[in-house]
Amino acid sequence: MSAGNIERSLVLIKPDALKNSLTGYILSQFSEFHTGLRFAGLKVVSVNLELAEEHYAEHFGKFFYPSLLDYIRGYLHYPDNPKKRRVIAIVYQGVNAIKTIRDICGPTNPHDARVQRPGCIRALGTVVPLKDETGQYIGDRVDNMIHASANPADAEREVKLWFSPTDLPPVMRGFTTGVSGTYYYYDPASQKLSGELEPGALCIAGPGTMLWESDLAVLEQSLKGRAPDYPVKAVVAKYLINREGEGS
Ligand code: 3AN
Repeated sequence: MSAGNIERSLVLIKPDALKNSLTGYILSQFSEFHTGLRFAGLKVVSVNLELAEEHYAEHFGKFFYPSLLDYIRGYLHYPDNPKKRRVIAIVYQGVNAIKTIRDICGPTNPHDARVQRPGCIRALGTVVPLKDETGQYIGDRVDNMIHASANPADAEREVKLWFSPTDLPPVMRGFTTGVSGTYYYYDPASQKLSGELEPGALCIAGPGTMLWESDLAVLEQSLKGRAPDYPVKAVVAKYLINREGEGS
């Protein structure tokens, strides 16, 4: 067993799985006893818009994109109960973690999952027809219970999107970190990053805060007015998690 095969994968237990009380079942499917994988991080997340948009950025512009945001944010399964709108985000680590987890999840579409891999987690999902404003059928929404990273590049982007370095034990972080030398504030209303505290802004990092090195570069580039390597939203989204109502 070579250290080169050690991978991380982001798993999201989505609102439909929570609503159907399938969390325990899913966790046991991925247990170390069955898969050899270990928890590297885990948290309960009220999904903010920034996080949803960045997580599904590759699907921006597709007919199902708006419904994906509503789905992951819990609006579709808990329209009348905001307190229940959450997902469970997990980082698993281990040899061939990405393929191991994807095999247990099964195909993206639950109809395909039931035919091709009866018994997989997504075989328990549903497919819901979507209509436009005129009532015309425009395609299907796929409620498939669970997200799992598709490849190592996606896994790195997704782990960094949902988790800060200090959410993971030092030996399981896997990606390079850096230390902030200054304060960074973000105002979700104006979507503005600033070095100064302004009304409505939340502190993202201060001197001495450990960040992903790539995130730190994005913050530095943005504050200096340079084009960032990736959107500031993808850095700040995790620092906005569960902070609704905070701020002056
Ligand atoms: P997977 O989750 O298997 O990696 P992705 O990343 O292609 O699949 O898609 C992310 C999510 O977008 C899926 N879990 C599903 O909810 C939704 N989705 C993907 N493709 C379609 C499609 N053709 N029609 C409706 N929803 C889709």
